[in-house]
Amino acid sequence: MAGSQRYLRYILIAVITIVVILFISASSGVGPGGQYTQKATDLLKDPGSIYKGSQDHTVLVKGSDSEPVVSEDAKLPQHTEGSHLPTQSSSPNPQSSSLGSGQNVLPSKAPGARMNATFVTLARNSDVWEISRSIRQVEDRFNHAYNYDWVFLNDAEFDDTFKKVTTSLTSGRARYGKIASEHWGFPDFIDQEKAKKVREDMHERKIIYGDSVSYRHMCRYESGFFFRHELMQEYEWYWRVEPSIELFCDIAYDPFVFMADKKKKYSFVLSLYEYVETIPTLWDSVKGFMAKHPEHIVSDNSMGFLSDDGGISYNHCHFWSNFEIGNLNWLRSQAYIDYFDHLDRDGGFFYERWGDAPVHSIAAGLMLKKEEIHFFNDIAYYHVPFTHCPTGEQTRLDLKCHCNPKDNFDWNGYSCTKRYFEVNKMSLPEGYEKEQ
Ligand SMILES: Nc1nc2c(ncn2[C@@H]2O[C@H](COP(=O)(O)OP(=O)(O)OP(=O)(O)O)[C@@H](O)[C@H]2O)c(=O)[nH]1
Ligand SMILES: [Mg+2]
Repeated sequence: MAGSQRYLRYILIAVITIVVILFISASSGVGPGGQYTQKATDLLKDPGSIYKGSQDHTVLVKGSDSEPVVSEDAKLPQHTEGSHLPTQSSSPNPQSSSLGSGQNVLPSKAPGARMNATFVTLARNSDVWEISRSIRQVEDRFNHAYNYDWVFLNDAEFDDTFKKVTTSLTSGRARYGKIASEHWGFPDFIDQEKAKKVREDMHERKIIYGDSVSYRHMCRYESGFFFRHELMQEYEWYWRVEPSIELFCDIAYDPFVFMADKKKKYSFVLSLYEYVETIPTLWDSVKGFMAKHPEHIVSDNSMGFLSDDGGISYNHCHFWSNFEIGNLNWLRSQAYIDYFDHLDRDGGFFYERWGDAPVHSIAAGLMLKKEEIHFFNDIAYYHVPFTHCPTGEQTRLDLKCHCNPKDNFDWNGYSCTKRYFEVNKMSLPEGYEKEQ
C-alpha cells in the first residue's frame, strides 16, 4: 500500500512538473513589456521587424496573376554586412576611389533605399536558356542583394516556360510585356522593294545579319521604343541585359544610386568601332539632325569621341549597347525623340542596317554633357566576343573577379575606350600597358 502511495506521489509530481513547464513555455509569448511577439504570419507580412535593417528585404516574385507575393527567401534570417559597402559619395570606379582589400563584400540583402529602376531584356521565347544564364549571373553578382524588377519584352507573347523559368530566377518582380505592332515593323514611309534589295545585297556581301528583317526591327526598337513601352513608363532607370552575357566580379554597391548621385545619364563597359558597311549614311543623317535641331546639341559634348575632324566625319566609335545602365527620362526627352524621329525618317534602319549601339552612342555623345557618360571599370562583362575585365589587380581581388585580365579588350587597338579617357582628360589606369 505504502508502495503504491509512493508511486501515486511520483505520478502527481510528474504531472505538476509538466503543467509548470507548459505554463512557462506559453507565457514566453508575452514580452517583457507585456506585448505579444509576432505570429509567423505577421513576420511574413513584416519580415523587416525581426531582420535588422531589412525594410527592403521583402523579396517580390511575380505570380501568374501578377500579384507580388513574399518568397521563401524573405522568411530566412538575413545576414547583413552593410557596413562593408563602399560609401556612395565617392565613385566606386577604382580610378577615383581607394577601395581597400575586403571592403567590397556583397551582402545578402543590401540596406538602404532602392531607385526607381529595372532590368530590361528584349527576348524571344527561344532565348529562354541563354537569358537564364545571364539572369543567374546578374542575380549572383548583384541583384540578389537589391531585388530590382526585371522587365521582359517580346514582339510575340511570352510562353509559359519562358515565364516560369525567368520568374524562378529573378529576385525582384518579373514582368512580361508584348510589344505593340506599331513599334515593331516597317513604318509606312519605308519602300519595301528598296529595303528588300538592300537585304539581298548585304546577304551577297556576307554582312552579319545583313539579310535579317527581325534584326532590323530589333535595332529600331532598341533605338527608339523600348523606353516607351507601357511597362517601362513607371521607371526612371534601366539596366539592359542580353542573353548569354557574363558578369565576372561582384557589384557591391548600387550602380543606379551611383548614376543618380553623380548625375550620370548613360554608361558603358565596352566600346569599339562599328562595322562600316552597316551605317554608310548614318553620320549624314546625324548632321542633318544637328542642322535642324542645334538647340539639342550641348556645348560640353563628346564630339571628340565620335569624330576626329570636329564632326565632318564619324570615326565609328560607339559604346556597346548590349550593356547599358541609363536614364529613361533622357531617352524620353524631346531632344532624344526628335533625334530618333529624324534618323528613322531617313530610313537607314531598313535601307542600311543601323544598329542601336551607334544610334544611342551618337545621341549620348552629342546631347549629353561629357561628365554625364560613365565608364564602369568595376563591372566586368562579357558578350560574345569581347570581355571587359577591370584594370587593376586590387580591384579584381576585392571584387572577387574570375576574368583573365589578358582578355580585357579596353586597351586593344579596336577599342575606343582609350579615346574616351583622352576626351575626358582621365588618366589611364595603372597597369593598362600590360593589357595592351
Ligand atoms: N523578341 C525578340 N527579341 C529579339 C529578336 N531579335 C533579337 N532579339 C533580342 O534583342 C537583343 C539583341 O539581339 P542579339 O541577337 O543578341 O543581337 P547582337 O547582340 O547584335 O548579336 P549576337 O552577337 O548574336 O548577340 C537580344 O536581347 C535578343 O534576345 C526578335 O526577333 N524578337
Ligand atoms: Mg547579343
